[in-house]
Amino acid sequence: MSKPDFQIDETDGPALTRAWVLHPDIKNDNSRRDPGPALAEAAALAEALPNLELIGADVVPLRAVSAGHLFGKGKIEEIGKILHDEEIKLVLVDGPVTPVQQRNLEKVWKVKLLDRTGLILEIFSDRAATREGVLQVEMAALNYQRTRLVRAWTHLERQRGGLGFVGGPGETQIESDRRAIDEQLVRLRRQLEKVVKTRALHRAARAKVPYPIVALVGYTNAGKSTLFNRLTGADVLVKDMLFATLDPTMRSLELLDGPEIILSDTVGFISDLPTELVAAFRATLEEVLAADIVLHVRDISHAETEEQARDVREILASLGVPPETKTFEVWNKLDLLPDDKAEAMRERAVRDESVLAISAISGEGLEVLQNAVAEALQGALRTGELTLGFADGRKRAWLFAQDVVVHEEQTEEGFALEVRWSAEVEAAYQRL
Ligand SMILES: Nc1nc2c(ncn2[C@@H]2O[C@H](COP(=O)(O)OP(=O)(O)OP(=O)(O)O)[C@@H](O)[C@H]2O)c(=O)[nH]1
Ligand SMILES: [Mg+2]
Repeated sequence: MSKPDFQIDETDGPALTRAWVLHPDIKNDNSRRDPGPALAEAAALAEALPNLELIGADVVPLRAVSAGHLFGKGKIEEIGKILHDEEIKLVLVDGPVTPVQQRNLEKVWKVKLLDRTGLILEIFSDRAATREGVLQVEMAALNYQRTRLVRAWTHLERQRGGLGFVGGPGETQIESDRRAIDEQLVRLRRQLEKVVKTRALHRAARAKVPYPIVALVGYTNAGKSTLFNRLTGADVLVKDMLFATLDPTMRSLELLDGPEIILSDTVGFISDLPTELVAAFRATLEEVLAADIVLHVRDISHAETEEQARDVREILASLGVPPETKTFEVWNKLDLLPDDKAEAMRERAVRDESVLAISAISGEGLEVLQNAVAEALQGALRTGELTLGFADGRKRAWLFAQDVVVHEEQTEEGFALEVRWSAEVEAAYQRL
């Protein structure tokens, strides 16, 4: 049993809820994480909630999950005793907990219980500052509740042994709860659409000034906001806290010897990000989807940096970021590595043009980063001149359909065109 160190001023402010974190380490679970770092992350998540005092955190080894209670009888008693002695009021279980398990455990332990998704939703709802953020989190929370109603309902069904043809007493209540949630979801979606439309208008206005968009993405706490501030001179909140940033921020800046760009800072990702939240934040992440360049910021000093990177790549793919989007891996926090390891990273970065080794704090590597982005942007779109005969109508139509023609003049033999296109489009054209 470990007691994480933290300081909370108990003399003022609202009373703090005494909380305990449990990380179930389930044998034979193929998505199982290394329990040490997983517990540390769960504790950090808990500490990201305000008004909460983290008293302790434990890994609970499990051979199998109990459908009704998650943990086995002996474990429940053992943990219950600790919770009682420590006067714990809130238990955070780092993993999925079914509504039935939640109800049962809350009853035996006489505590309030949140699972990982519930905890992340709480943090997000605490952080949401813009109208859009608030709406998105509300929708995510409702969707989460809704799935839990469904699950509770299936459970009732199973208890009764019914097939669902005849409406039972539980069913009516749950059906009407579900309808109420659905109605509220429709309302929220409408409001959100309005907000998003306004933002789309702003984006359209920006598109007239054709600055390329460079999006910072990455695991929470990787250093995205630190890098954003460093490059733009902005003052976005930087904190050693999970999910410090929720709402997207954008700033324009001029790259060293390069073009003007728009840099966007976004919400961080985390392993097992609730699907409800990924869906809800799709709108927020539109800048990422539309980005010309994605900078995947990594905390290279973190013990689980590889796992984090893999999760981020998966989430980006599931969000629908086009795979051809030029992406750099930005290996941040170089200053935290021992000298020999930092040197090895620098060498890797020199060899691999898609890797940039930096420290957003010391400023190391930021010049190279800006040059690499500027170069990639130049490479991203280049100008070409083509002459087409009158018989090449199909090619000409294709070029217009790709929206790459910037100028066209009719000549005696046909057309002289000036195009601005990417290497990919050019290659596709050559294959026509
Ligand atoms: N030593 C060191 N610390 C860094 C570096 N970059 C960021 N940090 C620290 O890492 C912590 C998280 O930084 P943020 O910039 O808030 O991270 P983020 O990726 O924006 O995190 P979220 O907004 O929570 O997703 C802060 O304590 C920063 O001071 C770096 O290059 N070196
Ligand atoms: Mg941030």
